[in-house]
Amino acid sequence: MQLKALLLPLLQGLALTSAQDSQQPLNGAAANDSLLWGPYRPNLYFGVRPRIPKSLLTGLMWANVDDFKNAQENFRFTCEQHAGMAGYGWEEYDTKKGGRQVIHDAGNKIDLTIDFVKIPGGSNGGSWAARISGTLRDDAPPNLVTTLLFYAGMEGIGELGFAHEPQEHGISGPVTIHGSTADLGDFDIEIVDGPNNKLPYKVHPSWDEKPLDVTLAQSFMAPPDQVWRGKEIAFSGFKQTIDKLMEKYGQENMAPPWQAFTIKNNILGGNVHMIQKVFVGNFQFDVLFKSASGPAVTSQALDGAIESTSKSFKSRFSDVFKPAKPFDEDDHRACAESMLSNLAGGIGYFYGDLLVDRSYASEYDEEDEGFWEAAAEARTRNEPTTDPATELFTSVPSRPFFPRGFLWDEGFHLIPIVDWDADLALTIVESWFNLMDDDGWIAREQILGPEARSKVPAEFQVQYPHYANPTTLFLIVEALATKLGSKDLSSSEKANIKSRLIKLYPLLQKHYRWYRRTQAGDIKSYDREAFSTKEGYRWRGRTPRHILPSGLDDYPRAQPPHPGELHLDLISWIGLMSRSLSTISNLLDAKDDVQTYTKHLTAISRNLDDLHWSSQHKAYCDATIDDYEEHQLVCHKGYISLFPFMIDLLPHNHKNIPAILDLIADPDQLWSPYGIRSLSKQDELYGTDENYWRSPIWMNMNYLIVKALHTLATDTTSATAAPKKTREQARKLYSDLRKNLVNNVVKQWKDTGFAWEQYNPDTGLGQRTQHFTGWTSLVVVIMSMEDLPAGGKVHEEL
Ligand code: 6A9
Repeated sequence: MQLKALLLPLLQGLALTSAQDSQQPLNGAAANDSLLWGPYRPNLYFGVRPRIPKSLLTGLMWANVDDFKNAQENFRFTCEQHAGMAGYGWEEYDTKKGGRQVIHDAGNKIDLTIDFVKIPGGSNGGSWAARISGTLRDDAPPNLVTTLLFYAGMEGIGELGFAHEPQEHGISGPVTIHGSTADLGDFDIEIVDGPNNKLPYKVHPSWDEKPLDVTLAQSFMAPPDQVWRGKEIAFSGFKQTIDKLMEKYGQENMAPPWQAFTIKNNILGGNVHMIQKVFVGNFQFDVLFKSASGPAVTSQALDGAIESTSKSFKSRFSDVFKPAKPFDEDDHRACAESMLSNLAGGIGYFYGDLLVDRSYASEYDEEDEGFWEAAAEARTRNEPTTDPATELFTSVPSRPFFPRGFLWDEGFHLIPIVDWDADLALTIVESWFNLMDDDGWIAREQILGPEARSKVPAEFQVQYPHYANPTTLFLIVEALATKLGSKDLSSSEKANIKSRLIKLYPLLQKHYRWYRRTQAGDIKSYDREAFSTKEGYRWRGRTPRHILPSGLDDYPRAQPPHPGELHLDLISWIGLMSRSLSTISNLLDAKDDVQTYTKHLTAISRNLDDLHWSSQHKAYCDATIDDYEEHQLVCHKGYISLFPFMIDLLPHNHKNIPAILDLIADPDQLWSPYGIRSLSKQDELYGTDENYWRSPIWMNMNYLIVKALHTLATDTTSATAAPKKTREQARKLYSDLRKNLVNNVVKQWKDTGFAWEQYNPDTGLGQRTQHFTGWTSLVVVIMSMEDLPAGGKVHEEL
């Protein structure tokens, strides 16, 4: 085996230098204590950092080192799909306290449990601790050797280094890294062994130079914008060791892999500091982050902290998301807890620059019919520039595959979060709205800085300032506004939310104006008297086969593309914005604004019927202009047809609602035993081409459908309540759909250990991205929704 050949791919692209790049000063102070620290590098199996740009980064790496090939191939750092993990993720996670992640690492024959707890106090955002325990899996030999590295790096200005004298043979006893920055003050990171660890013993003469019954420690100097590359840095250390061993012992008498895959003892200088442990069998060690101004943290205290964090998570979970009948079994609860925890434990902090094409090239106006033919699938791409670095605090759709912020995904992520921790949800909403540029645009996909870009092929990196994405964050703003009138929150919590909504309001308005201006439809072409208002919209950024900005990438639309198209989902999203702005303006007593937004909403409701209802197809549809310049409806029944209903824009006694319910209920169209399909089975494009949004079941849309059915079924008192027959149909659909969705997601989770991006409408199997813990987590909310058994009289008797 050629070791150097094995190591090469990892070493490419990383030149460790001692050059100090220019560094920017840290901005802002350590915010809110309980949210300063977290596993905010969700792309890693475990990486803690503060919500501060260019500050401290930490991360964990490990591998089974019984053979060279495995150590090389299964060396864990970033989350990856299909890499021999038998499931991993947070089983419990409370955003303000911490939680427990369990990693079933089949490839390395070890299960890791990581308990992370925050310990608030002091003036620098508090302390935290992590206990990392390894338990051999069933197929592991009793003397399995596992190597683990914990690293801490400083991306910006600050001190960081080992608090020890240089020691040739590693450090025995606890190891301490000391650091200090303007925001964090002084701190120590201490690594403390558990009581029962077994260490390797001498089997090879190289032991005399490097015994492994100690802790190895090495400092590295990395370019500040490369400090995130923990694995490459570790491998650059291993390479030095391996080169030396090769030279001395040759291939034939080579040292065992656990001796070879080691960093060297050299703890002077540098901005990246690694600590390595080599264990035989089960093991345990603690990482204690002690803020000098904060409370003391010891391993003994950690025992209690772990227990109380777990207890408080369980009890709070019962309060907020107790699964309701018929989902009250242990499996349901375990699945629900894991879904919420993965969503919350997947929240990350990102900082960096964004690639944007700000050429405003005229063809981007998409007003020329020939544009799409010429452009085919590719846009005319001009040189992108980078917008200045920004920060973003957000959850992510999938830690292994899309570990970054996506605008419309985030509104869905925050639906469970807003019930768990309204303050956190608002902090995330603010973080997103702070990204808005001067025009009112927010980029759909936030690929901030080199670490985020390392996961994205070049052709997907650039953002365009005329592309939108559904405004699901308004769902959260609406939910927060509603909470102000509820009994769930204390008066100080309400005051806090209200004052922050007041601050947010101008940004919401600006974003709304941007939408209405840049995504306006060419409604002039519709020469009907009824269309007196301009409420008709068209997504920019379409290609013949995709409208990525809509979020429903390959859902069938008008063919060929036409500048006169009007998109039903888009006018519905704008309706959502008008409605939530009217709610908030009302709350803030901005009377003129209330009038404006109500007027818009009324016009939108009217145009939904006038521009988008097809009496022939008995469905709401996209519209376009035909060859004779006539208004024509484009009906591909599926999620798009349901938008006015999903967003609850139709009065419940609206004449078109029964047809919508029939479409949902029809097994030859949208209904499946596992949830509502994206496209009707009868559509000619059902299941064709990429088949991404052309049949599979998506949880975000299904959540909106379940919720709309519930709202319809339970509205018995409003002036526009539906007739009894409609309510009964909605009730039955609600109850059956809720069961179908939950049963299938729980089954797939039990079978595979993962949540999935989408589910197959024929088999129910999870498919596409594995460990998609984003909007699939909405199943937690669905489980906790009201049980409305069929034939029940609960609401009839009111
Ligand atoms: C491509 C591939 C290593 C597609 O969940 C995020 C989005 C949704 O917003 C959207 O509605 N997903 C849905 O249709 C995933 C998009 C991933 C794009 C990145 C690069 C990475 O290759």
